Amino acid sequence: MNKIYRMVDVNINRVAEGLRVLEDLARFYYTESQLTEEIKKIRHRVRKAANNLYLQFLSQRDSANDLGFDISQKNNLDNKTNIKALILGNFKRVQEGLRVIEETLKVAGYYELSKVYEACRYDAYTVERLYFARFNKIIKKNVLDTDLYCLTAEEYSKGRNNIEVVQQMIEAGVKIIQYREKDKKMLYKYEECKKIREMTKAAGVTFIVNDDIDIALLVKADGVHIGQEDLPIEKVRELVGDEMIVGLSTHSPLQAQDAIERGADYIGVGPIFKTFTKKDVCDPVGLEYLEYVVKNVDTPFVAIGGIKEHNVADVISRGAKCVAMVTEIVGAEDIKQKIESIRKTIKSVENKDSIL
Ligand code: 3NM
Repeated sequence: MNKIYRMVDVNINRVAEGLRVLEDLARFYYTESQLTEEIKKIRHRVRKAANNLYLQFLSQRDSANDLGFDISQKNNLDNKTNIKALILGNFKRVQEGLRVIEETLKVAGYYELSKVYEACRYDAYTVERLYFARFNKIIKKNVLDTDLYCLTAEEYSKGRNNIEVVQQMIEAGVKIIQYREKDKKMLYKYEECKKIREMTKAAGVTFIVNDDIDIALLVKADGVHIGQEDLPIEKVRELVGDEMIVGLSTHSPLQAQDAIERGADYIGVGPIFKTFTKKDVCDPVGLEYLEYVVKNVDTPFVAIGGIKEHNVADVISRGAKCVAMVTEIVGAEDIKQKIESIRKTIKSVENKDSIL
């Protein structure tokens, strides 16, 4: 029975520690009080339920001779490179640990107590769902928390292909890239998106596909971007599910309100200035529409259309936090240097504004 007690002791610690990681993420990283509270409740139940047996379990602890420690030191199976993996890993740790406690307590003759841990396991499943729903909302809310949104346009890329261009965007530190190619064959677009997905994933860059929902789904892009005359956004959502980001181009206050009511995760606001890159777009809506959005819209937005290094200051000083540029970047002699220079301009306007 001692070895069984040792297993219970190990797993109570494993579960409570995993819960503590999740609780602290909810508390300090996401500042989510409901999640923090739900997890704290489970953690307390896990610790307290077996309180009167604690010393019995503890007496079997032998951490110094745990062969699992050497195994863990020798491999990197437990490595986590992003917050999502951290959350997922800890939920699995908690649920698996609870199952071990539950089963071993039965063998040890504590059937009633095992049922308490079974209930904790079910609570952990429920909280996991809640956690990821919140996590998803937070990720989406932050989708445009960056200064520059880049798009592909091979015909303006000075003979460079999209892969080379995207590589340079990534190397320059761009955090969101949209694949936009209106006139290419589906197979070609699919192959390029597959490659770009690999590159963006490895670099932690958000990848959005323009128009082609099927390609976005197949390559597991982070999102799709659609226009006013594409499929209705509700139908797009039906296809892509809640997790994927859906962005929608808008050109007026009415379209902005409509996009938000119908579930857009972010909106494009433009064209701010005259552009020749988007063939069927309306005349520039100017900075006026941008000012409307800055004042009235809480959903993330990106300003787009005719924005260049020489006029980006006007856009930023009107309150845009994220700007999209196509030809200015893909058509630059030196893409990386161009991005660096634009970012400097953006930063200098933001700094000036924050001083005022
Ligand atoms: N969408 P450039 S304007 C893709 O207003 C796109 O919704 C627009 O290209 C909109 O930076 C546009 O070369 C083209 O002007 C932007």
